[in-house]
Amino acid sequence: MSEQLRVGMVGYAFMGAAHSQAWRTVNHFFDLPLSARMRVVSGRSPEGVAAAAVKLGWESHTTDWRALIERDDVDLVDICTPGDTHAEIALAALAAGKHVLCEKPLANSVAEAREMVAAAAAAQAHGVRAMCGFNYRRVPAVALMRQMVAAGRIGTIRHVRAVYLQDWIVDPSFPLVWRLRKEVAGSGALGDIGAHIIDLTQYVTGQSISSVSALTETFVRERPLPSASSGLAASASSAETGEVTVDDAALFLARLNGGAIATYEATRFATGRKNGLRVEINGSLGSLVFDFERMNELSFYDGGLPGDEQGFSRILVTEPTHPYMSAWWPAGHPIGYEHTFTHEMRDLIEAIGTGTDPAPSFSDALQVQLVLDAVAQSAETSQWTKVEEV
Ligand code: SOE
Repeated sequence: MSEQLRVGMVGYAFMGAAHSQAWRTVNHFFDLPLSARMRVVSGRSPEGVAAAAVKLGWESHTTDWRALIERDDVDLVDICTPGDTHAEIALAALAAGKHVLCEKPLANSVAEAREMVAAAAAAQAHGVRAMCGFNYRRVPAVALMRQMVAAGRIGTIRHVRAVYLQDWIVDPSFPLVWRLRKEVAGSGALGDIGAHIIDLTQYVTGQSISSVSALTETFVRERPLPSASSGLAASASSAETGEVTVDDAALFLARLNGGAIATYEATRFATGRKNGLRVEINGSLGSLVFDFERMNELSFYDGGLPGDEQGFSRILVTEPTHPYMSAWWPAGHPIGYEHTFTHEMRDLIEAIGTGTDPAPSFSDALQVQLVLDAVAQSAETSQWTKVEEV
């Protein structure tokens, strides 16, 4: 048995459950220098966290995240809470010398993200590692897309077209859950799902977004107050309503620093689209398309083929030679959403165990935060807005 990486996780809702399955699974499929041990989970409700510990497989539980950080038997703090608490928890964990994994978006503001980057840099001098959890980078087809772009298979990138479409708040009677409150979530569709396609396209192309022209919209401005549950499937409890203080949809044009031009659309009002993440990249020699609804595939147009052989081909990303896939099933067997988190933990454990920096770093996540900020600013001023490079 290899040396242990003892994990304390803060928060146990949707992301907490996703991370838990990954911590439970990762060492059973990947050969890694450290073995994850699920020491403790924390949450605000004593009954809720006790039940979550049993269901998700944690050895102990607490209602005090500060106590979790202080424990001698915790090496890494995994932050799965809403955005308004990321900075405070991450700063405390880094100050205590703990490695940190923080869910996306890194923070609710650029100022917070900058503080987190500075704290991560200071902690790194003592061998402490910090990573942000943009899980869609770890879809094997997305990792393959990046490899093919880097290998020049589609030539010089001209266009990037990215959408992330959901519809879970189309119904105006859907309650005012935390994701619809700016003081908790930071922003709406923009930071929640727009952040994913910003990170994903920057990762795949190797180019960062340098300027944006954006618009945002909030279609339903008042909603019933929610019941105690704050999940995506929460049901309204009262006739009392509250104000929606985030965007329902965010659209923007962008220039990338390698010369590509791009369009982005993030919305929770794409009726019928449940989790529609799609990215198309057109280059001088070919094109690549990823669609999360077909996450085990990558579409490739090779402009170098003779004219009568041209057309989009479908690469089934289920071969042991594809990124991450050799750890799973024999050739041809697909994987799912949860595996993206297992791959995230794989990469993080590998980095910690070998003393290297994991990616996306807090700096990479700050770059995403700077884009989110520029988009919000551009939507407000109706002006093209430059994005600072970290
Ligand atoms: C809700 O919009 C959500 O769960 C996001 O918060 C996740 O990051 C995304 O993967 C799915 O949708």
